Amino acid sequence: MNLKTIVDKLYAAETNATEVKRFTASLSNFTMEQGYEVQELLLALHRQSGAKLVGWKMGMTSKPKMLQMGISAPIRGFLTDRMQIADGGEISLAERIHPKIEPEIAFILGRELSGQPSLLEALSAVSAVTCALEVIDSRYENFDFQLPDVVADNCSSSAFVLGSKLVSPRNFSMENLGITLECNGRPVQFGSSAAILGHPARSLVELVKLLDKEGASLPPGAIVLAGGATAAHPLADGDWIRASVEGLGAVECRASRSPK
Ligand code: OOG
Ligand code: MG
Repeated sequence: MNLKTIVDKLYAAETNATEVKRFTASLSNFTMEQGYEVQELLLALHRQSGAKLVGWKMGMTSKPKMLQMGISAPIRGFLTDRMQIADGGEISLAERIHPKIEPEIAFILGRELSGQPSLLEALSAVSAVTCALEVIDSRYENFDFQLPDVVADNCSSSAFVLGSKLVSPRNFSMENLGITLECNGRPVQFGSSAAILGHPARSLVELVKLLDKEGASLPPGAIVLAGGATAAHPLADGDWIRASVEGLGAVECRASRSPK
C-alpha cells in the first residue's frame, strides 16, 4: 500500500463517515514521518476541495490523554475553516463516525511565530486566549490506532468551537486554570490547564518547533488548540455540551443526529 492509497482511504472515511482499520495492523513499518506525509497530502486534498487552513491542534499533551491512549509524545494536526462551528452551534452526528468532545484552550496569534521560541516569546506573539471545544472522531475502528496512524488521520480532529471571551495573555496566568466539561448540565470531566505540558503555552512552543522542522511557521491570525487536559466524552444525539475554563468563560454546542 503506498501513501497515496492511505490518504485516499482516510479522506473517503472522513467524507463518508465510515471507519477503516488502522494501517499499522498490516504495515508494520509505517513510520511517524510517513504519518506526517499522509497528513500533508490529506490537507492538500481538503484545500483542493476549497477548505482553508486556519490553524493547528496539538494532541497527546496531557497525562490523562496519554494514559487514555497509551502513548507518550505530542503530535499536531491541522484545522480548516470548514471544521469550525460557531459558539452555541450544532455538531452533526450523521456526518461523523463515533465523535467525542473535549475542552481545550485556544490561542489566536497576533504575529508570526517561527524557529525555536521561548515560552515568553511564544506568549508575547499571542493576541488572545479563549476556551474551546474540540470534536475528535478517529477514522479508525474503535479509536484503535498507533502514533503513525493517528498522525496520518489528522490526529482524529473533526471540528472545533471557539469561545467568545477573548482574553489577553498580558496579565493573565494560565498555568493552573480549572477546566470543566458538562453534558446536559452534568459535569462529566474536570481538569487543570497544568495538565497541558505544565503550561498551555508550552504546547504552542512545541508546535512552532514541529513546524520549524518542515521550514514552516505560524502566521498571524492562526488558531492553535493547546491539547486536551481531560479524557474526551462520547457524544450522543441531543447532548448539550458546555466547557468552561477559569478566567476564559465558557463555550457551548449541541450534538444532533438529524441531517442539516
Ligand atoms: C487523538 C487526538 C488527541 C488531544 O487534545 O490530545 C487530542 C485522539 O485521542 O484520538 O485531540
Ligand atoms: Mg484535542
